[in-house]
Amino acid sequence: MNCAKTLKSCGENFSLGVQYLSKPWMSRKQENHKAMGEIGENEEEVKLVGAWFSPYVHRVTWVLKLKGIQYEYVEEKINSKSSLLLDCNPVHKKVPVLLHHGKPIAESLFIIEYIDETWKQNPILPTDPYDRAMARYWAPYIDQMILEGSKRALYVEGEQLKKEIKKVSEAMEVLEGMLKGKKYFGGERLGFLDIAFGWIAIWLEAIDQVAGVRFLDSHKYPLIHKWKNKFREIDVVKDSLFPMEKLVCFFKKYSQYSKLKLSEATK
Ligand SMILES: N[C@@H](CCC(=O)N[C@@H](CS)C(=O)NCC(=O)O)C(=O)O
Repeated sequence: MNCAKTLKSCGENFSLGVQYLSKPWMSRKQENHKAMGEIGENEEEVKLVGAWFSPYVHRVTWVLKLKGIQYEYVEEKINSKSSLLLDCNPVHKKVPVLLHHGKPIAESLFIIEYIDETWKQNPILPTDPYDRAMARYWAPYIDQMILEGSKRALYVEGEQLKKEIKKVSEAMEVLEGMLKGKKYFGGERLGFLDIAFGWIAIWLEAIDQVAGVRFLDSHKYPLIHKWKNKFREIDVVKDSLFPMEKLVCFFKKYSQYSKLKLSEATK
């Protein structure tokens, strides 16, 4: 996602990242973990480089918070990337990047796996090898089909828009099927896929508003609708939630900028 120009015009929102993503969060249960030495002292050496509007960044913060890991949050200016980001993620130059003891890890889903393997409390990935393999299979598929597809719906038109809507809807049906007989994608408790798909409960609503589509149709996808409401009520999610109108503003600018770029490219 090239957010550079979009961010320039939504510039006042830069500060939001620090406000929403860096709030210290530790439940009583996690304070107990710390007292018992289950959460080590090394959490002070965890740094997250992110951007307030990024669903990829938020999924990492949810995991850090669920596990009660203390971290320093650094808001990145995507329109003028810092040398920290460029040094840490020289290939993709994207957020999030997690630094643990100064060692950088990029790509949100890999970061979550790293966190889960490093801090064992409140496990996120399924323990069963088959379920684990399936979780790893579905998470990037949904990123590609729904996250990237719905974002394209913000600026493509005509036949291409119809194609994107069809693709996203097909993937939404897959998700609806995955929730049959389950409370969460992770089963009885929140898991890796809930975290990976969590953006759907928040970002997709803003995309629907701006693109004038109904990807989140509660009649077509009643199970996703129920899950979405439950997901938004989770403490760590509520804790880092920003006002929806900020995201709508961001997507409006993103849509205008991307439409302009597309029309220039096809001239
Ligand atoms: N696959 C990556 C995607 C990360 C990503 O696309 N980040 C966007 C922000 S939402 C970014 O940093 N864009 C900067 C750019 O495209 O230059 C992940 O899961 O971490």
